[in-house]
Amino acid sequence: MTSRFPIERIEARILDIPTIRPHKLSFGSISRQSPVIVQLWLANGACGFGEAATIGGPSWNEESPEGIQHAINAYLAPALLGQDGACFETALTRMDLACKGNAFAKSAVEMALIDAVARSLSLPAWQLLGGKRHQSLPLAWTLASGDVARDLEEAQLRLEQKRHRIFKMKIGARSPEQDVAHVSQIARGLDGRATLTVDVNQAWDGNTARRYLPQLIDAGVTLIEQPVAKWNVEALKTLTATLGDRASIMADETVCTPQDAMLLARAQACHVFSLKVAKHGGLLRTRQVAAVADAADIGWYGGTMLETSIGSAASAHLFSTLGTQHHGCELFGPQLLVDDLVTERMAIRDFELQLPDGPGFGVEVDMALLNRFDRARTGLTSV
Ligand code: MUC
Ligand code: MG
Repeated sequence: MTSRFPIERIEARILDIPTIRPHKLSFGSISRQSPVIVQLWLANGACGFGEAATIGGPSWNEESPEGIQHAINAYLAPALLGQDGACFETALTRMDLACKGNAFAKSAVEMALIDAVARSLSLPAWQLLGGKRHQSLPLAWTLASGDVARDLEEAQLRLEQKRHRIFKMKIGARSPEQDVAHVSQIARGLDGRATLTVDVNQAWDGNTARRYLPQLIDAGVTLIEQPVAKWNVEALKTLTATLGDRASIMADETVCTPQDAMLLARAQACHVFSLKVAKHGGLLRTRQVAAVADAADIGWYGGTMLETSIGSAASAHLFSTLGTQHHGCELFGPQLLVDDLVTERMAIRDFELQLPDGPGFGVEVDMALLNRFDRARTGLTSV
């Protein structure tokens, strides 16, 4: 069979884009994002874009922007050149043969491939991913300035603008007592006008979580993300069993592969999976993890690694195809950056992200912006 969409060229570059304010997480504070942007050209001239964003270099998980760029240029691109771009699963298999792990790097390449093929067919990417089931999703915002007054100001503004009424607070950097005080102050300030969630990013041990999560729930928190280390499935299981009638436990760092998803499902160790295209190794593999969630009566949440509009739009296409048991999404990455890479962002209306249509991922990249933030120009080094 002759290939309809031979892959001709793949390039990966690192950008450096400052954030609008410091973003504080349990493991550190970031003031810029350094996404790896992939361009993939088919022989027919179509060009697709993909993105892999990490948070704080390799401090959220093992992959760093520099490692991702290297894996793509040295191993993944050579494995795909000349291959049929339309055979997505074969492309994934070839990447797996060339390179173990490196889920973020593979996801950026697969994203660019799906964008390029969808554009060649003048189709929205969601049509190649199962078909659109949601036109919009509730959109969360993360309050992570580290300062109660500033967090409350941000939240008030976003409520007034009808952009967000789900607020996630990043905790785990300070003492649990300070975290409980911080969350309680924000909850009092918002006085029932918003849904409150927390992300501990693995910072607590099982005993700390058992002791302090009930206090956060008393303050008004209804969804608790990754309270313990990624390996600590036993603690997740206990928390899910004991707190389950008052709040939902969400796995993030613990759930990457479909096998992780099976393990959590069998152990009944969470109520919700945070789905992120990068950590699952691409759009198609995110669907596999979502299928396990569906089969196990586990909900899903449209997670982010704080991508620009390229990665956020790709994720939005995938999320638009998933089932009804969801807790909204947090594809707010573009709003946290001083500037974006596209001519027009996805719209936010009535607290919901409007999920885009095509062609491809339905956003048009502005090459001048891409060049402006290119590390080859900015001269910045790793975080
Ligand atoms: C994470 O662990 O969920 C997502 C939103 C945010 O503020 O940080 C990320 C990472
Ligand atoms: Mg998280």
